[in-house]
Amino acid sequence: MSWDQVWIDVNVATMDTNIQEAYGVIPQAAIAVKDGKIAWVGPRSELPEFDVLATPVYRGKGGWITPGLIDAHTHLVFAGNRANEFEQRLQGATYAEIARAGGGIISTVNACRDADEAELFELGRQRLNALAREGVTTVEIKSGYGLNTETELKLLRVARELGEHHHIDVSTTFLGAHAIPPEYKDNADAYIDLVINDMLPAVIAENLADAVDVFCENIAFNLEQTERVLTAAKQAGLQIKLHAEQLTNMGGSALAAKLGAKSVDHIEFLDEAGVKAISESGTCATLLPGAFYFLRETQLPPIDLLRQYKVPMVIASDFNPGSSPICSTLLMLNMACTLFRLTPEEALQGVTINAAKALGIDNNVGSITVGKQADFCLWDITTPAQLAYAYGVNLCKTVVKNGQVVALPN
Ligand code: DI6
Ligand code: FE
Repeated sequence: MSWDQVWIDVNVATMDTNIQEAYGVIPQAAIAVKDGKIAWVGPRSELPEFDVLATPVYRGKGGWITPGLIDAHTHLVFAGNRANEFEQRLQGATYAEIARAGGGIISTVNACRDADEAELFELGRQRLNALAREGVTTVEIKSGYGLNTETELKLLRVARELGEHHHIDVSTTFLGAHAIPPEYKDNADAYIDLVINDMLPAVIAENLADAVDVFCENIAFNLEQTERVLTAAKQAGLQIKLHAEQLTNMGGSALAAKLGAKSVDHIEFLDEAGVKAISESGTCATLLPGAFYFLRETQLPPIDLLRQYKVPMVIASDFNPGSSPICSTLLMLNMACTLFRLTPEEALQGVTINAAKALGIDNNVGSITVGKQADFCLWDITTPAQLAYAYGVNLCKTVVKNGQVVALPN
């Protein structure tokens, strides 16, 4: 066989659901890469003969290979920080109170309107580097801190540029309907008109977004406004997803399901009817333990119902300056288990194959499967559960992206 690269002396958690073992494990395995794709994976003893003199062979020293991690929900392009609001919350103010008083998302909007593209790019680059060091190879980035056409486009352009300049692949989401901007304070419907008639066409004209999202909540947009935005996005051929049932049960998830959303995100307040609705539409449930933790939420997402209805569970960082200022996908694995009682296997599915489903890219990434992009990580661990169990010492030794060994940023 003629390959570009072969990996041996490894165990592989393929996360391929066609392999019956937990984690899709192939012990004592080998992987061959050709033209940036997985060309062969299986037991080392069955590895076909290849030209050992002409092919680079990497030895994993008995470590584990997993797919590159995917963080399917972040807001990582933003300026400023909200440490002051953190202090206010420690004094007893709630997240919703701060938002109603003109802080919250709006304070980050002000910082982003003032920031130029170069500054936002550099902040985003540093954050992608932090994720890259822990084995992340694909990240979704939302806009939503502009709330006017100019700044929403600026944030999406920065997100696209980050994807072009970094080895991490970036999937972009237009979240113009994230909050009601001060200019439209008592006229959310008119702001939704702007989102649909002005922002969305401009976003589409520059091909800046892969998906469209809305914050459906009593401090943001109601069901009717949400439906208008998602319907317009769908008609334009974009994927749709929704921030739903984070603080209250508004029925956003059922609406998103009806419209064919890829995912509904947060969903602490989702009820059984909502779970049933998303299971029937094949919509993923994106759980965000960082926001649950940082807001000291007590209402748990309906994990048992999601299991019962076989809804694919996604785990993401929701990295943002207000509700989850935690730039770590790996820490989310631990939190998904400790806070939401997911199994380590479910948590890892949530940042690999299920995250890929939520982004609509599971035909290409998310598992170590022949024909998919060769995006994978070598970990210095003895069992895959270690990825969720421990945190703090980086056990990610090597990252391969598109079949190339990546020099990890310092
Ligand atoms: N829900 C969230 O948790 C983030 N956005 C959203 O719709 C928070 C955004 C922020 O507080 O800056
Ligand atoms: Fe979010």
